[in-house]
Amino acid sequence: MAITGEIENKTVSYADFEKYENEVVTIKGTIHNIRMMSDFAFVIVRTARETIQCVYSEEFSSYRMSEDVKEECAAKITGKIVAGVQKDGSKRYELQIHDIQLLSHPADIPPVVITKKQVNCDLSTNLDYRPVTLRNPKERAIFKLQEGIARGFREFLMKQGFTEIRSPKINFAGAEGGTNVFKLDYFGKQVYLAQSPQLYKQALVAVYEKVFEIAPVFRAEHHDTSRHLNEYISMDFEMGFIDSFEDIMNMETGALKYIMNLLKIEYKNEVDLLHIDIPEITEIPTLKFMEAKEILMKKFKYQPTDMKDFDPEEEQLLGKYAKKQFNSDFIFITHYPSKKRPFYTMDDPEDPEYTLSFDLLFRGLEITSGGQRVHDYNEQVAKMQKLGMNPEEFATYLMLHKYGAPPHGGLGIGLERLTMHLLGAKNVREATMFPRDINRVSP
Ligand code: AMO
Repeated sequence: MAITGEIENKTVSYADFEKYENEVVTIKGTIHNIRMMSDFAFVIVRTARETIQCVYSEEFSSYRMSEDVKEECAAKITGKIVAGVQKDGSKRYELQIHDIQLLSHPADIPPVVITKKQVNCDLSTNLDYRPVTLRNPKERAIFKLQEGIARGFREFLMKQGFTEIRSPKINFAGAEGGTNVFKLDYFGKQVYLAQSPQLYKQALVAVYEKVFEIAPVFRAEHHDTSRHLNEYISMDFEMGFIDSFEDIMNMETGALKYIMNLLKIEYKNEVDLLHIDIPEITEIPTLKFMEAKEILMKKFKYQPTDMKDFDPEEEQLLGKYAKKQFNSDFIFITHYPSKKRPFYTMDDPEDPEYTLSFDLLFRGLEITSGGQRVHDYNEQVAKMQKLGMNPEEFATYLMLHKYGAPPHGGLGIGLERLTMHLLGAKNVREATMFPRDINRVSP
């Protein structure tokens, strides 16, 4: 074979079946399921993104299926495409098998049944056998959909002139502070796994003006909850020359609209298979933090225990409020208390007890944090000192401020959390391909 880089399409996919009706073609895929009937058999073949129904019968050809043809064999199947009519009148194509050439033979049968509509085992078993359970069409559709979310985020931001960056994950400081940072021995020195690309994305605003990153981040969460992972994918962006932190919320709203539209069009297979209810976004309502607390107390008679943040139940109630009051699946909560936001957050000049920051709730779950950042050197140093931090330890970070930075801000979206609530899943692990949590580091 001449290695020219010209890619030739060697197989036919289901999308081509209409074009090749009544012709003999060859498909490549994995034998997903064999269902023996009295005088014929259905052989369901799993290809990259679809399953194709093939029919074996001694009537069609002289080919005789051997006992070696088993589920999970990789195979090349040749046959004639024929059309049948479904109940709704639409055509459904199948392949009448003329020949099966086996390309591999599994050594054992799958440990979990993956041929049913759903993988019917508990989540922990499902995760234990991930390399196998992900073969189930519904399971794999989740992560195809997740690809669509990340792709939409990337495509939208590139169209807006953002530059994609890749920041280091082994760092001298954790970035977000707090206790949930993984420590690492780095040739005898203590370093940390990145909790977020925060400090780097800010540095790069002074270089590229608008930047984004989609990458893993690490949080040493010691608790086992349905919404926390120890490694997750953070979709971050940071933009310079903003007029206000609302520019960031507006950019996120644009990105979400683009993502949802992309899912509807290019991920229709997965959206239908998973029965996803794609949110309609026209505009996203906003509430100030203290307004939200008042609504919780007055409308929902909820007595908050923490006046500086929301607990999961409060987020759920605010999700309900957004739906009822504004018919919106999303709601921005702005102006979080200064005491609860990280050192890089800009305080509201009108009321420095609060910040120019926001969270975005999606169907009652926080999926984003963001805000405007301090860009003035003296202001940032003073804020660090007020919080008991030593600015000298952040000399690299402070180069941004010391040598001049535009007004800027940004956000981070938890990809698995967004996927989780699109799916209507109860546990973030269902939306994580290979989750890392306090009890799990494999497979
Ligand atoms: P924050 O720490 O709030 O902000 O994280 C941003 C978003 O990331 C998701 N997230 C998580 N997802 C799964 N497991 C976790 N343990 C976890 N922790 C957070 C959530 C959350 O809203 N640097 C700031 C962002 C910024 O201001 O630009 C940050 O990381 O969806």
